[in-house]
Amino acid sequence: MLRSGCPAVMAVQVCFRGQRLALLKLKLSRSVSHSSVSVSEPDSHTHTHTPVPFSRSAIGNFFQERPLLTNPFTQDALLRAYLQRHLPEQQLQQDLLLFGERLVSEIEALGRQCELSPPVLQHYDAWGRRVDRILTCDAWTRLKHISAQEGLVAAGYERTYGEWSRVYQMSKIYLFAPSAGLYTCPLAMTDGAAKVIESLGAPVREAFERLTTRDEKRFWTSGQWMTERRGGSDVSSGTETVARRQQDGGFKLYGFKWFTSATDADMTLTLARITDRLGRSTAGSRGLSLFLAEVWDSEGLCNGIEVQRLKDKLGTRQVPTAELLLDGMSAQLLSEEGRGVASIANMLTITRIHNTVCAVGAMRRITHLCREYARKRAAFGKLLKDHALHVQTLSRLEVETRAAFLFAMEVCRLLGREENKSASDRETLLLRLLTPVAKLYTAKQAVSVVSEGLESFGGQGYIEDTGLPSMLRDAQVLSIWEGTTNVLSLDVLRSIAKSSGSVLQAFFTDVTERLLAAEASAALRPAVTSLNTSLSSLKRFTLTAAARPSETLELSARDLAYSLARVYMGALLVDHAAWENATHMDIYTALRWCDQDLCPVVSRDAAGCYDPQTAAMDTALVYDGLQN
Ligand code: MFK
Repeated sequence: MLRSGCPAVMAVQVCFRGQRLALLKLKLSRSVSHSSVSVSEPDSHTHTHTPVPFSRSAIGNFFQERPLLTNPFTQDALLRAYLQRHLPEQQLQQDLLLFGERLVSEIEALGRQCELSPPVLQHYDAWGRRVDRILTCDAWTRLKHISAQEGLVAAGYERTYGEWSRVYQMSKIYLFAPSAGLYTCPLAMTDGAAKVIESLGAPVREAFERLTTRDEKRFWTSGQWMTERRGGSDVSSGTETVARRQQDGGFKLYGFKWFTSATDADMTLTLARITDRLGRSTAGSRGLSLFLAEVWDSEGLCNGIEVQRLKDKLGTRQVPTAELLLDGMSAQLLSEEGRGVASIANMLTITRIHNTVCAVGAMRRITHLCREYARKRAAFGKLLKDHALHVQTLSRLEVETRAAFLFAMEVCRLLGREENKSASDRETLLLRLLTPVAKLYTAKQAVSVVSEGLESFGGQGYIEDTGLPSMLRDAQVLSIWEGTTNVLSLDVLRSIAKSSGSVLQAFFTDVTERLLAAEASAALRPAVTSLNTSLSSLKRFTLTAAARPSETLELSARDLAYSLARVYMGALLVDHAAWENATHMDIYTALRWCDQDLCPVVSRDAAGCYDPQTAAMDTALVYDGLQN
């Protein structure tokens, strides 16, 4: 029990007695802390010399060493092993090694500068002329040049490594992302625009060349302006922008784009409804067409656009995100009339894959920083790395990161094979199914892994100038842009329905083959058994699900997507661990991954979560107690 004269109790009393006694509180707390600090610290009451203001001794001698970033390529055991297995070309390894050096010596600082010098909008020039210029910092421009030089988009189209070209390109994006101050955002859209142009065979050769060049002076980035005030997800009914045909065959666009990311782009793809002579247009998806527009004219002025304002966002502060009034923006029709959504879907596939790769990049960066810090930070008499519970937490983050990495790379491999025209029907179906699954699952993982990673720095993880909080802010967008988790879960259902279940057949066959190939490994047996059991339950669920009413099917969509993700990631981990040069760590990762509920859709179904009455119960619970 505390006595009233003890310092802690007196401090509390001071709080209750008000401001006049605040000094007393300060004195008491000083006397408390002096009792525990080193004898070398001066005592202002007894010291014979004049104390030196702000001397080192006044703030103590200990400073925690910060975690250092070293070449992220050489530090990444799984990336290197994966490339060793599939893409061991010396030239490629050398390129990634040098790129890793450049990340540390140059790019990391540029990325940080972008965070600290966010873009600003200049509405008027000094003489009152409306200019609507988006001013970005020098580092942002430099990152554009570096992106071109390093071929961060170009590598996907040069196809130097044939069907593995996307794996090569995305390995660089994966390394680049956590250092690059979100320059990955314009790169994702640029890649997506190039893919749309290539897929449609559209006659816009110069644009395609500029989007895919390594020449920094010619390099263009593209925007993707889809979101309007009525709908970010529901694009088809939310798009109000109209396109008026001009006599020269071009179009003028009128509308309001509510979110446009990286608005400083050179060109953009956007959706609009073509009007007839009477100004009428077709509603819904069938009324939307896809357009290409250059954003700036030769004098740097907007092409029929007013930049209303820049968005004030939780994160991605490096990226200019604007509200735009299109007031006669000149544009060129890119798709067939009324095929806008289907045509821009190619862009969504690419940007969703970029999102996946960047999510894994964020996870990898935080896990590297955490393990580095754990070698330097001591608490309770030993380094964090010697506290078993701390290391268990980091090891769980590592398992998440490795599973996510293999998933991301597999989707990139499938994309590369499709583009190289070497994909089997099964691989094409898998690409369609796994793209939304990978995007939605890795985005959620990234938020959770980065958040847990920050916690391992204690209070420092919450301090801005460590650079750590921005990692969490920037991770949070990954599950929002390019389709939220639920919208993508519904896209998974769309892919199943549209293929009459063929995407699921492809999934089951692929996983079964991977598990069969790993069956010989005794060490992997618990993981393989667990995955086989989950796969069988998943098959049974999907067979019965087809006969359920669509509302109940929708209720299971997110859990189904999670189950597909966990089973597939398990199969990839097992597949990697069964490779002849795999390490014990690969086996351990696969076993740990399979510890969890791999098939939540089955366990939740058994718990009645998708029964007909649950939707009404969910609504009652959510609105319980709401007044009016
Ligand atoms: C680090 C990475 C950085 C990334 C940076 C990005 C920054 C940019 C930020 C943004 O722009 S965020 C905004 C992104 N917006 C979205 O992601 C939209 C989310 N909404 C959807 O995805 C909806 O599902 C969708 C708009 C596609 C639904 O539209 P509809 O019209 O209701 O779809 P519908 O009628 O089912 O399909 C129309 C056609 O598109 C069909 O083809 P067909 O006409 O041939 O039958 C579909 O098959 C096709 N389709 C739809 N989704 C598809 C697809 N095809 C292939 N893949 C898909 N995912």
